[in-house]
Amino acid sequence: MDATSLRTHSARQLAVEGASLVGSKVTVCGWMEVMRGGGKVGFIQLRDGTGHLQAVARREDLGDEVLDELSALTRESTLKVTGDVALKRAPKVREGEPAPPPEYEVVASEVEILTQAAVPLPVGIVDRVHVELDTRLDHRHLDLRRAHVNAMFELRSLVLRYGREFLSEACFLEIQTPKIIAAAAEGGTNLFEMTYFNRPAYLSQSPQLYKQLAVLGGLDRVFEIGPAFRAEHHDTYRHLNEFVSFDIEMGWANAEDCMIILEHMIAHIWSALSRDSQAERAIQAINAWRSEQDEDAVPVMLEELETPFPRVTYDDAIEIIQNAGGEIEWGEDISAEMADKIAAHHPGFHFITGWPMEMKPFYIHHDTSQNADEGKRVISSGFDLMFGRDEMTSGGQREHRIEVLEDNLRAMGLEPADFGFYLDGFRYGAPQHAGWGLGVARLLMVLTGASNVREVVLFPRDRRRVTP
Ligand code: AMO
Repeated sequence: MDATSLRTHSARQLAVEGASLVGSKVTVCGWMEVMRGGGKVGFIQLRDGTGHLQAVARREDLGDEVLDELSALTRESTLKVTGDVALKRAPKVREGEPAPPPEYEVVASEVEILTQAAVPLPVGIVDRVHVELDTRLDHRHLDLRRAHVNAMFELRSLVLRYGREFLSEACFLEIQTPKIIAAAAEGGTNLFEMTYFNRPAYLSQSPQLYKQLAVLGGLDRVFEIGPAFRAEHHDTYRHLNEFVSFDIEMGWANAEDCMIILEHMIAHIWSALSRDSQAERAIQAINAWRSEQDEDAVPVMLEELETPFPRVTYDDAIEIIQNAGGEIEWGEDISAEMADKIAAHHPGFHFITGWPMEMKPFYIHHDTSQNADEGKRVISSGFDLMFGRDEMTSGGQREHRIEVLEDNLRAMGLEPADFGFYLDGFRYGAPQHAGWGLGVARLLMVLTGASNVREVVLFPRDRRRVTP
């Protein structure tokens, strides 16, 4: 599978299938991390994006010219190496220690230098030098070559694969909604405006209105993984101006129904990752780097998650915070510091349910069953999924009663006429429905232990950054 017109095998294949390849001729390509020796024989450490391997360059096989050229070659230059696969000499192990698994190398009969890397490297690949995040992001293409950074994106891809797998098995259809839109789904203050031919339009803040229309239109269950744009002025470790939102919407359902889907999807992702050898290697690379940075760093673990996740009502959350000495009144938002106090009781994933209606968007359903007891307090069917101090997801049952929806819009200072295309979806028989939106990068922060959302986003967009 890994063969191309340039190579017959990848480093990954050599690691896995090496035993059956001993004695056969292969061609591999890669970046040269370093060459040790170089007198009679040089040991080239090659990396190709699937893994590492060693190529042995003997002066007697390759000649003086090639060996000298290789000795002078800059790190990260690219090579094409052809030669026979051989069992690598096993490193010495101390008595009582288990022998490491066998490794294989390529004894070169031909080496071609494909490209020469410039010096100096703005970001060291194998050096242990600390580089600031901003410099790393300026040179993300190099940063990505580092094992633990590469590992983050392997995990990101696997998280999406297992998320998709879970939802597809639960009969959700994958959809794509427009990213050029005319009406704000998540409030009018954080929209990126653009000119769409001769009229104003915006970049989509979330697929909210369209995923609902898909369900109102008769698609029973839908999901989308796509970009969302928010012109927010936040400059924090967890906010970006472009992020990938993982959304679902389901018909004939309430908030609890879609919370069950969410917790089971996350538990499925964790459990599938814990059985996936690529994920295991990625986690090892991340842990190796974490412990190098800080020997007391807690290793990232892939454990089976227990479901259901705890459900904490907003009322209880306020009580927990107040009891822990936090100053908060009913009706106020829960800040990160306050969320810490709740997380002290619920250290893993936990839901906060039953938020005041005024804190939730217009499309969220009023939980009329609770309002009777609460007097003037208007409770919504909206929930958030939290981990520690960070919100992973928000969602809820949607308001499907068109008159209530129109009232909500007006109450929130919005003009129903601007939402005509959306409101029309409710005129001709609207099912109860519910859904959520999950910040992919925030979930990856939990999984990888990253302390900044930018670590797990390939080319982040924030207030200061639109390149690379
Ligand atoms: P909300 O606005 O809470 O809800 O967004 C859903 C999730 O998206 C992530 N998120 C962000 N991630 C990085 N940078 C940002 N600026 C950012 N803003 C949000 C968070 C958040 O929990 N339409 C609703 C969802 C729904 O009800 O279905 C919505 O967009 O992880």
